[in-house]
Amino acid sequence: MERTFVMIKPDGVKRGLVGRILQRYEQKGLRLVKARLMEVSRELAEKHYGEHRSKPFFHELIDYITSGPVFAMVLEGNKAISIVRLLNGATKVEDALPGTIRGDFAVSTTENLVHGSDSAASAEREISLWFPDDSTSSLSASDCL
Ligand code: 3AN
Repeated sequence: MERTFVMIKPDGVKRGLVGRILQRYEQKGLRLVKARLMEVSRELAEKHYGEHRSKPFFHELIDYITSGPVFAMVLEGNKAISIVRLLNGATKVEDALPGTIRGDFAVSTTENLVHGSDSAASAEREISLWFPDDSTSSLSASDCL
């Protein structure tokens, strides 16, 4: 079993797509284990996207991700990391195929609706960054069962 960090970005929340996007992950068989609707501080955004600090789109990316609430979650399942990225679709909007979340719903490379960890190391880092203290800052589905 693998766990991955997934985020529905501000455009997804604003456009009312949380339910439809989550359904795609769930219908594939991934299980929601943590979720939190939250505002993102610049500090958290800059830590999350630290590897892109030198890129020309970095400031635009930070402005965008802090522009409204995001739906942060942890999904679990067999090969969860690569399956989420497959369902999300390619990063560049012009490469995101129909049938993927980005391919079906996004028309911008910056505002591309979703994030999914790109490796086991990223998943571990991002889960602890976004869900630092399970007992107080997140709702854990397994706690409710
Ligand atoms: P992914 O989110 O598919 O893993 P990354 O990690 O390469 O892609 O990029 C992180 C985010 O940075 C993307 N989701 C997108 O919002 C933004 N981004 C990446 N490349 C570009 C680009 N060439 N122009 C504008 N924004 C970009």
